[in-house]
Amino acid sequence: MDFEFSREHQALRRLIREFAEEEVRPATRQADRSSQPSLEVLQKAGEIGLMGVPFPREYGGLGAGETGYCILMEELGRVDTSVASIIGAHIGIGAMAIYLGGSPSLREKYLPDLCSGKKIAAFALTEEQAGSDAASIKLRATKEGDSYILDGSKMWITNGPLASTMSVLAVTDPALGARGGATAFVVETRNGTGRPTEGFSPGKFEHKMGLHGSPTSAISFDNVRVPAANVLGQVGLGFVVFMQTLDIGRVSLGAATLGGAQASLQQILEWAALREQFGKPLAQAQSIQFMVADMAAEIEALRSLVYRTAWLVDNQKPFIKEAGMCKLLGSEIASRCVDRAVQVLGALGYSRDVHIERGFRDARIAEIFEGTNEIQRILIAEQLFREVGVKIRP
Ligand code: COS
Repeated sequence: MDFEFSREHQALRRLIREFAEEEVRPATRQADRSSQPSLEVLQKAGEIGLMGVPFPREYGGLGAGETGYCILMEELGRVDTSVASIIGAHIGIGAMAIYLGGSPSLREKYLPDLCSGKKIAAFALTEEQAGSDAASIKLRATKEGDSYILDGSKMWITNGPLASTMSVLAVTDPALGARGGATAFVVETRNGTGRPTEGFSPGKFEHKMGLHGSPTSAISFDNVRVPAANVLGQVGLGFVVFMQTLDIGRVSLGAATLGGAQASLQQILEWAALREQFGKPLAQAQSIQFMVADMAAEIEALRSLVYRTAWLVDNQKPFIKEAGMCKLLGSEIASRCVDRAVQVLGALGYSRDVHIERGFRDARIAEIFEGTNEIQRILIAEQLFREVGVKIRP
């Protein structure tokens, strides 16, 4: 057993931390206030290779695997959850579906521009009636010659307003439903000049509680023609490609929440050392000591879980149960930690001038997106019972 990161992963962490401190942090407040991400930050991330961290070098990635990708998400989550969300949707689910389901030629065609950040990816699954119940999607793909025609809409798409390459799940055989009748496609949604391709429109922009720097929108397809060669995986088996992609995404989401939780703890430690009440620093109050000790213990447990799960992924071992745990535990720990940070900072923690308030608004969504925590509990329980030979769902 070896708990050390490799020299390459340590160097990668240094590179990302420097990028997060020098490029991401200064742009954070403006992005939050204006609900506009900094495109310069994303461009710079692409220039230094951060938009393709896990993917093999042959596709333009850094070849740093899931472990490297979790380091990226942890470091970004520590500084700006919105940037973590944009890059997470781009790498961890948008491009990942192409990597997992794409033929060698689709990978070669799409991944290099995604890894360099020239293009941004999104992952289009959710619809009005298909949230937790992902199999209820209705977006239709009809075969016509060598193409499919996409008709319908998706909603709550992270990077919807930014992306030009989308992994989209659509129904190709309504009689079979999503299980056997859904197909995944890679769809070019903007042309070279950035204009939406014919029939595609990035729909209503969502005004969210948090993650203001990460744009989310509905998207709609009105007779959008997609080459049949753009099918990810096999026709009719797209649901599996999407579920496998979400499994991987949940590990790195756990890493982003780890970064967020760590930032909350750091904020409390720094503040409690400085702030005096009743003639002594808050750090000398046992209530604060108990709080930071509990937080640090939870964060350390989460860190072990996240990086062990990344190791399972990188070593091609089963990881579905652990991925659900990363997402479930991480989102709840991060929410608890930032809630405590607001409490310790008091009125200052409630002020929009201090970034913990943004962290508080940003944290909540991690308990909801990429599969609600209720769904994660079901998936974990399902795996646990499967291990003792019991099937709990039909
Ligand atoms: N890996 C591989 N295959 C999987 C899989 C996974 N993680 N999860 C499901 N499948 C397969 C199943 O094996 C099944 O195949 P067969 O019919 O050949 O047996 C098929 O996919 C259907 O799976 P299942 O029966 O589990 O589908 P359900 O509709 O009952 O529910 C859940 C699936 C609840 C797991 C799914 O809807 C889900 O993950 N919901 C959350 C969606 C989500 O995360 N949304 C976030 C928005 S995108 S950021």
